[in-house]
Amino acid sequence: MSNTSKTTKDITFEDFKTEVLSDYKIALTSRECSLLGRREVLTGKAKFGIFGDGKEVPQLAMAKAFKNGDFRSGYYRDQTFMMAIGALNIQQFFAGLYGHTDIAEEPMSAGRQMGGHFATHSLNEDGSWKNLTQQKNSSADISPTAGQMPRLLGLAQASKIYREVEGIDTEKFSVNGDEIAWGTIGNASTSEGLFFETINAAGVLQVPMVMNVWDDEYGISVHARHQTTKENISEILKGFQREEGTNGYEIFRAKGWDYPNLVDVYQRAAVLARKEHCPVLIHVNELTQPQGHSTSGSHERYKSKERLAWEVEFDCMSKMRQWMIENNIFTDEEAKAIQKDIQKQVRKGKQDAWAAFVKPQKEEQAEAVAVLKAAATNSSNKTFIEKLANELEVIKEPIRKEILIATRKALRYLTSENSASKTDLINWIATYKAKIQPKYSANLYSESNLRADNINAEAPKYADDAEMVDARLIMRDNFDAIFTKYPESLIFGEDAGHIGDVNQGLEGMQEKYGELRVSDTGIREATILGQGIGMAMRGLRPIAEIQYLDYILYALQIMSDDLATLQYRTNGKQKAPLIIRTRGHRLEGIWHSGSQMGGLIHLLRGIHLLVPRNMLKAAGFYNTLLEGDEPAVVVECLNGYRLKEKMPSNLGEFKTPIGVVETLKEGADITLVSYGSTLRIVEETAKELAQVGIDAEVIDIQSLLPFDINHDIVKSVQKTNRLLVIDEDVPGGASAYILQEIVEKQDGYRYLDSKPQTLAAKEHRPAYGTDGDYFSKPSAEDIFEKVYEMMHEANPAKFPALF
Ligand SMILES: Cc1ncc(C[n+]2csc(CCOP(=O)(O)OP(=O)(O)O)c2C)c(N)n1
Ligand SMILES: [Mg+2]
Repeated sequence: MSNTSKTTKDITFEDFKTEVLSDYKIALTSRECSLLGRREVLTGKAKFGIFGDGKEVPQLAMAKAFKNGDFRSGYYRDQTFMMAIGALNIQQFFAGLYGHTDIAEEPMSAGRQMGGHFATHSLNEDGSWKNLTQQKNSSADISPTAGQMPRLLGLAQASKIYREVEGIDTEKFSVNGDEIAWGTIGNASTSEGLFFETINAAGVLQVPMVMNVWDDEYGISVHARHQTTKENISEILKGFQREEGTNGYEIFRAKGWDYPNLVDVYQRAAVLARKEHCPVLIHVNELTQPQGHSTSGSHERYKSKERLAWEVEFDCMSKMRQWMIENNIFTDEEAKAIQKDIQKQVRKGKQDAWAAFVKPQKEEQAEAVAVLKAAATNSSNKTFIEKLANELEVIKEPIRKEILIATRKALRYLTSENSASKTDLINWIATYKAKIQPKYSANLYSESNLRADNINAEAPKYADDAEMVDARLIMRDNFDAIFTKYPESLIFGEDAGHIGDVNQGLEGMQEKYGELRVSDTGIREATILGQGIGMAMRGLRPIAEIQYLDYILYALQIMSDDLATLQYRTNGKQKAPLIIRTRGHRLEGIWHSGSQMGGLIHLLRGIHLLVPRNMLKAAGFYNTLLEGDEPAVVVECLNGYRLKEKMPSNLGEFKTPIGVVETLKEGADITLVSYGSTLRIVEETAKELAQVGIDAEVIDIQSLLPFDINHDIVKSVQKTNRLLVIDEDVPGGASAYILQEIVEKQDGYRYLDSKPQTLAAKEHRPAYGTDGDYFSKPSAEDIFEKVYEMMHEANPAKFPALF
């Protein structure tokens, strides 16, 4: 099923009729799926449904203008479009509704996302890129309204980069930058800041983005009068219209039920975007929701009788049907026959999807019942175990939870028995869990051979006369090497271009590599991130710069909801190996001393979080990440650019390993663990501690996510038997995570002779005044006294009390 368009010129009426009929059938299939889908939820087979009914016709028009290589970034109403480009069939639609965990059956997310969240596959089995120019692409949807917008900007910008930057291998990603990024959004979601931020940025960047607003006047129950000034998004965006000598948009408005006009508008819009790289806004209004917003709730509660009657009359499917009859494309009778046939196909697809969903679970149930019955045979608790087996056996359509509840509970009746069948049961549960758990947990991080922890370290090399330089020069010269080595790499951010970033780590790079590769952006962190996500999804290697870590919060929602979940929510079928460069940790004031690492650790699982202590280590992380295929945040030390470091000779080549700690000072008495700017203070303090006879071991964590994959810290604790985590985040922030990793995951508790402790910052952010840092973040004296106190407690004779 696909409606790839012929050109409209010179076609016969028969050709025209065939094309329209084919379109109509796709739309009707989609409608029947919506109707039956709702019933599946109401009868309990599926949990929740949100469908594309009422939005079918404009999506046909969009699909006809959508070409191979193009990308969609949209939302949950687009099932008709996905069907029209051949990326979704009836059975797959229902597999999505049921949450089938097999990617072959449910290609959108393998059951990880609710139905209505669409995606195509950009990657081969081994995680390598497919040729995206030979397929129609959809970036994977997310649920937060307007969350698709920032990424859309990057998907569009990639075409500009591919067209205008020389030397990039475009083979799998672009043909002359002719690809359009198509966005879809509901009218109410245009109220989100992300929508306006993206619209403005695309107007500035002049990228081939066609933004479609599906306007049905409502956002769930809330009418447009509460959503949009003048209740009309294209009206208020008029100022974006491009004029002679200005940049800007082409803006179209079209009625959502007017098939021939929509087809025409979309063809015109596509030419503008594709050829001229001009962003386009298409405001499609007069759309409806035949079944209300979703399966939870009914729109009769909040729409007037008049509105409901209007929605029946202007339902785009009946309007299209009417137009087809008026234009002799089919008769009323033929239309009815088509509908009957499609209803049959949809019912069949639904049944097949359900059968495929239930089948493996039925097989697993049979296996489980057999091992349970065998385990019951010789048990003194036979009746109880048999009861579990029988209760499991009678479930007609079991889910996996029920299978595991029965088998795991049975073990409780066997604790004091030993038998071969008990061992079989234990083994069966273990094997079953090992087989099933990945269906729910795999691919949070890359599982390809390019995953970050698979890239080997490479030591920096130094010439005999290597100079000690301002550390920012290591950063700058390493970026220079990177831009030469990777033509597909580019960096952008506030002040990153012309002046070469606020700390001069990109000095001269724009002159050398051009404004497209080293760029200034507007002040708009969320869409800086989105630019990066979209471009990374199309094979480029963007480095998105967030000027200060403190301001990453503006981008955090997109990082957390979109970037961090991408590999997971597509079960490894899409990736965005975006590098996020930022600078932070202790400097001065509430918004230039941020180290909200606990927050990031918790919200960014799925992205690596790297906290180098100096510029050499940071540059080494960039070199490592560019060899891999995963997203990461690198937090450079804001107070480290002017410190002196030795300039290495193998720029662009030396690599800091990811997930590996580094022992900076060996010691026998206590293990001090820290990272980033605070580490320098820890190192200094270790010298002072030595003067009073305390031999501290100092370890640099370097990488918070992933954390110490070789479990080296526990080896240190085994030796020192004491542990102090020093961190400049709030108490219970990153330090709590670090402690859990060491004490619980690495079994550090076994080797401790003193209570494991954390020394964190105060609960407030640091004050600006000269002493703000001292009274807000852990100081050398705080560290000294804390360590001393721990040693005093262990050996008061040797270390008499300080106070
Ligand atoms: C950030 C966020 N807030 C709230 C929701 C809940 N929600 C889901 S859809 C929706 C209404 C969207 O309306 P509109 O954009 O007009 O799209 P429509 O469903 O009408 O096509 C809301 C509030 C959400 N998904 N994300
Ligand atoms: Mg709406």
